[in-house]
Amino acid sequence: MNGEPALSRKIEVIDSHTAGEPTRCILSGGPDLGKGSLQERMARLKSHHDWTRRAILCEPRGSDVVVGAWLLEPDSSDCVAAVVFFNNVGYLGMCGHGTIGVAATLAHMGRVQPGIHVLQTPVGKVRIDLHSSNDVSIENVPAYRYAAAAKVNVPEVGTVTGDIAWGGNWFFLVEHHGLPLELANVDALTELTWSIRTQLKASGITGANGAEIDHIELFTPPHDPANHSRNFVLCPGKAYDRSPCGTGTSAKMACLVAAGKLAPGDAWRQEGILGTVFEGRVRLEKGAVIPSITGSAFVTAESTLVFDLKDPFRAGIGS
Ligand code: PYC
Repeated sequence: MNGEPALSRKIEVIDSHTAGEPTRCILSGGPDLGKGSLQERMARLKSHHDWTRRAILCEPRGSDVVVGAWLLEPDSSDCVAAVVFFNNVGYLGMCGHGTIGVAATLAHMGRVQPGIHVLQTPVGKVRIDLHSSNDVSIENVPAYRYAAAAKVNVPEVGTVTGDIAWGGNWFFLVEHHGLPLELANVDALTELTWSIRTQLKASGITGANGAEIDHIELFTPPHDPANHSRNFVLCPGKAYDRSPCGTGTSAKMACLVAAGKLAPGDAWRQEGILGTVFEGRVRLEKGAVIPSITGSAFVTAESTLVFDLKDPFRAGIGS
């Protein structure tokens, strides 16, 4: 396995959760990714050191739910850090809850004070507005609706209609699905969203430039009337997002703007499956929808991951 035999190091991490969804920030101890742009270093991480993703996030050290946030040196001096997000099956372009978690982690470490900071991600720079050590607004990369009311045939369900949108990741957003968005219903919600994702792929329905749609988002009216909507988001590795999903809320707002249902500056309070809320807003810049998301994150652990060469599962369980 790529690089695995050298795995006898210790890796320092800080764990947090944002609205219930965990983030593990990798601070030090990882492999040397060499020099070059963030894209080049991320490519090296993928091609030569992918075992670290599994070792850090998958069982027995992690779980399918955790999103990793590898803190790296930024390419430009206006950024406080660069970050590569990854999960149990691969790499994410952007991650909204993860960015809020990174901001709270940097605050916990004393690396940032309340105020505005810029973070570099593989899909562009995102702005962080740290209100306190836990409360954060992020301004995401531009979001857009790529296709309205796309149809996919799902066996044993029928035709499912949804919008395709980019919010830093690709989403299929479904309003009409007939399932209550309840925690008790997670197995059925996972089964439905996984079937939708599988059929999108099988039917060749993609985002721009053939990109795979790897996040599926279902909506219902909110439980709390103070909010505008409730969602359930299935992530690429089949875990559901415990938070209302920052990139999913961005994609949702881009669809609302495209449909003339959300005006710049208006609040969109997105409730997730746990009842936690992200408050979103958009502004327009040269016609592009720039979403911002406000939420809270809490640090839960400062840890050293240990890799024992005698441990048969030192590089994680999974692929
Ligand atoms: O908050 O953008 C997000 C996200 C993506 C996957 C899990 N959370």
